[in-house]
Amino acid sequence: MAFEQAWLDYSRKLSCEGAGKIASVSIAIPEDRQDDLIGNSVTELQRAFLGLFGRELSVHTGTKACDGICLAFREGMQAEAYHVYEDGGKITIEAADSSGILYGVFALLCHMRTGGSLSGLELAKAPVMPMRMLNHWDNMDGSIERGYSGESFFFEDDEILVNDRTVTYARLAASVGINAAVINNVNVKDAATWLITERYADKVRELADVFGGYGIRLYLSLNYAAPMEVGRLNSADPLSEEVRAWWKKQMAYIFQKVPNLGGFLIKADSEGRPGPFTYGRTHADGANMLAEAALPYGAKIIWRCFVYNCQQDWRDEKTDRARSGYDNFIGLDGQFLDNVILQIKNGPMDFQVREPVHPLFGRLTKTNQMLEVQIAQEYTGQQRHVCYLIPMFREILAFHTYVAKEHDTVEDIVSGRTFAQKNCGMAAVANTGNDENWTGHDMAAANWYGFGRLAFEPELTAEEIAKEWIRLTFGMDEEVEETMLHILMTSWKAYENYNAPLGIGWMVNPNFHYGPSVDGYEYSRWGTYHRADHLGIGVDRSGEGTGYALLYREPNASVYNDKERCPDELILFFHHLPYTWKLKSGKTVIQHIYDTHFEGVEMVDEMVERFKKLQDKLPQKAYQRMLERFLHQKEHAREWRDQINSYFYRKTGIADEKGRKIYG
Ligand code: GCV
Repeated sequence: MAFEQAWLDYSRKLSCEGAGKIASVSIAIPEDRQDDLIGNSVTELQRAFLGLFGRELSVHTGTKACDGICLAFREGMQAEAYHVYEDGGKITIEAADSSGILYGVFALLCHMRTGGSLSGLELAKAPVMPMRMLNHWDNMDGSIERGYSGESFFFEDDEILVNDRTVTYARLAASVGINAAVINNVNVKDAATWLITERYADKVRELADVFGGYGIRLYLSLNYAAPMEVGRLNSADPLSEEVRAWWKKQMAYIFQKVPNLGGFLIKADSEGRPGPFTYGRTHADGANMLAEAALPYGAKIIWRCFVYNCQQDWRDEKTDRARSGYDNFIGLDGQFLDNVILQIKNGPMDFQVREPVHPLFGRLTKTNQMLEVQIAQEYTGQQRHVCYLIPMFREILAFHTYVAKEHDTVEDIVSGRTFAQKNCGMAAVANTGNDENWTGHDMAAANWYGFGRLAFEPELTAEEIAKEWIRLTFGMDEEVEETMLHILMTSWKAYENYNAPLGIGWMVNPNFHYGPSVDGYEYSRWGTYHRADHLGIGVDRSGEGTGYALLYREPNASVYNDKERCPDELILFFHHLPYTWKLKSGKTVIQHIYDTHFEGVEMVDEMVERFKKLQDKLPQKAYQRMLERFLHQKEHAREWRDQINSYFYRKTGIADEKGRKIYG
């Protein structure tokens, strides 16, 4: 198995009904519209047929020779949509543009490789999210912030890399419908500040062109203070004429060098990064300044809402980090230019295993919005524990905000349905690195695969996506599929079970965000507290506490505000409760903590036992690599269980009803 090809490994031979007759590709597309995407579509078909069937496909231009696979444009279809069908043994892939053709090619190959036949074939899809983006947190020295699968393949020693791996990356991303990627960390420092200058422009162009050939727009993260660091101005005030002129000049330069650059992602006034607050200006002032400068080039400014006070005093019970994104941005609704998109993390804190949906969704009504999720698993096991996140993302997308009578879910908002917006979509903090298998844990690739598939077709279930990924990656073996599916589909729940309980989050080692440390964040400056004492635990975010629960629209606000109605899985996020509080499940808080922590470990044990049975069915290298991680997860889940259970047993003195071993 060629691990660097991940789910696009075509070396496993395939038998597919109807494929035997296909011997050619015809490009029935006017020559002046044949671009790199069309060329890459043809190459992908050739590569696949050679690998899967050992057959060289011949290539023809024009309609006459169309007896195998025919690529054709059809006006009137939605941008990036495809229609693939069989007629008389001939397969037609049609689309309004070349991205649609490429997606049609990948859809056809996926269909064939997951057990579909070609006779009577009919596949038609249009992407639901306009923007389907990966955010890489890669630094130019080659390190990756919160990267758990090796070093960067975009950067090394302050240089940009463009090589075979770049092409494979683009193929993998395009095959699941990704159409935008930010290559550098949102914490823009050092050399990365200079990515928009002559130092890197030629190489940025080279990379943008490779991406462009796969329908992916290259984006860069910007340093808000670039006018000072690069331009040597003495301010980055968004209302200063000098600063505005500098950005205009710099944008003119970079877009003349890299015309197909998609735009920029900005983290401002957050965790020590510069921003408009320094000058008493708002985030709308900052974003609009950049948007105005980028507008002539059709570029977008993606502005993050992850803004909070990271110098909090833990004694301060009034300030609530969960409120900060909302409080900083709600007053600016309607003030942003149309080429600005606010990028909002899925929850109000920071990618914990369970959080409520960010309250800006459903409250912002006049602003372009994008949902930011994280597949890097920073707080969900760092690609050492299996944690398939697509079920979580589906729940977030399905959340009713009640912003409108219909089309009120997060999916509706970020797909543009609710407010008829085009500049919107979904972004994921990426989980890739230069490890041979891209994602460290082989099974973490399901999150990369799944994110793209979900953003393209959110109606797919998490199971459907997982099955597709398993079949493409490991072939069509029933036992492999059943086992892998079981592991993936139970993994989020298992992780949640042995992690921090009932939505409270953060009981993690503060330096690495890995491993249990119940009080690790309790007396810190990060606004991340559980407030446990010997009587109770949880943060009072009701109307009588920080008021966070009331930021939602009704009926969500009333439900979250009321301890009796708040869902169990989030109850400690919203309420401070005695350990003896009876949950809706009928269990007390303390018994729930004990039970879930024992159950979480049992779930992992079962995963590992089932996985071991696949020893003879998986490529040995992959099996060993996964086994090593599973064995670690098994031990580490116990560490989580025992530390959390002991902590609460010691605090409360309440014994486990079932008398299991808890260390006193
Ligand atoms: C890129 C968390 C992470 C940081 C990350 C930040 C962000 O705080 O720990 O590493 O910085 O989120 O999303 O900007």
